[in-house]
Amino acid sequence: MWRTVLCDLLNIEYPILQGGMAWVATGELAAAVSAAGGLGIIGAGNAPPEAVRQEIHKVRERTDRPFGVNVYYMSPFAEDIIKLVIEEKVPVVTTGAGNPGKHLPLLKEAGTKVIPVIASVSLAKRLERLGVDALIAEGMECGGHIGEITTMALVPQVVDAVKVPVIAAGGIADGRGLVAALSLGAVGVQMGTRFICATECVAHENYKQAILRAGDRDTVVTGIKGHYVRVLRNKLSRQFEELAARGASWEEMDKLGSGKLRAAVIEGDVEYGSLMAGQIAGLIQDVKPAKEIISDIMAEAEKVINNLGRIMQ
Ligand code: TUI
Repeated sequence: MWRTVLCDLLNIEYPILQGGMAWVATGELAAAVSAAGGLGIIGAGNAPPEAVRQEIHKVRERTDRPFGVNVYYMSPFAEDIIKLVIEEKVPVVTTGAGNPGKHLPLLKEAGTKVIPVIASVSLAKRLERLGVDALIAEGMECGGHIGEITTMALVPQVVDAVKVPVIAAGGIADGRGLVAALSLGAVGVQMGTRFICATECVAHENYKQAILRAGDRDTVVTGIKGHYVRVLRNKLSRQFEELAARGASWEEMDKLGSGKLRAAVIEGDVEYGSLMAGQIAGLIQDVKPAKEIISDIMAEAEKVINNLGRIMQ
């Protein structure tokens, strides 16, 4: 089986990371992905440090393999989560919605690999100078908070702008997507939506079924400039659209969004919950174990590469 420099950097078997989605990416999912040879990542979201510590322990009870924690920089607990991951010697930290620059020296000293999620070349360059180990270039096909550039356009521009390894995210859910990412110069992929439909994912069955039902045009981008969020279309997304049409402020939008991700993931409220999902939702047809998701992708990628080799002759 083939490997990339990402496998050596993170000491994993396959160049596949699981997105650290708030509420969705618990210790159960992260452990399953890591045990299967990818990198499982706990989504700290807005959770307090003691809750995240429990998820870290869940992973360690289930596997000895490396795993990560995603630090969401808008969380009121972001600083405490950084302290926690240092104390717990978490092998990998990914970061989102903010600049981890000021924490880099401490994390590096603790031996933690730091891989920020970025959606622009300028931030990629700034973070490379500060000494990050790799970068996740996340295109706007992804679910949740999104940037403004597609994966196809963002990844090669980031690859050309930095020397550190680049991981592609956004719009990837199968072996074709993995090979496409490698073609753009990435060393691996991060997938979120695909892993929501993993058997081990604790997200409510209604959420998983909504992704399975989704077609290519069933996600919408809600919010206002700088605060765009991609979700599956439902009654809540229509309420957001009405607010935007009235020129509502970010504060009003934030108020409408409060607690809605939890409602979707935990309560299975598919009407008024925030069903964050990427545009690739339409490709996902089954719920299966993380191990199968990963092995199917690797097998398909190998076929695609061989096929491309034949085309070129
Ligand atoms: O963070 C994401 N995606 C997300 S966050 C989220 S919502 C949520 N809700 C409740 C609890 C926790 C989370 C849904 N989806 N993606 C990573 C990402 N980060 N993409 C882009 C960025 C980003 C943006 C600005 C990274 C850095 C940044 O820095 C600004 C600056 O210059 O400091």
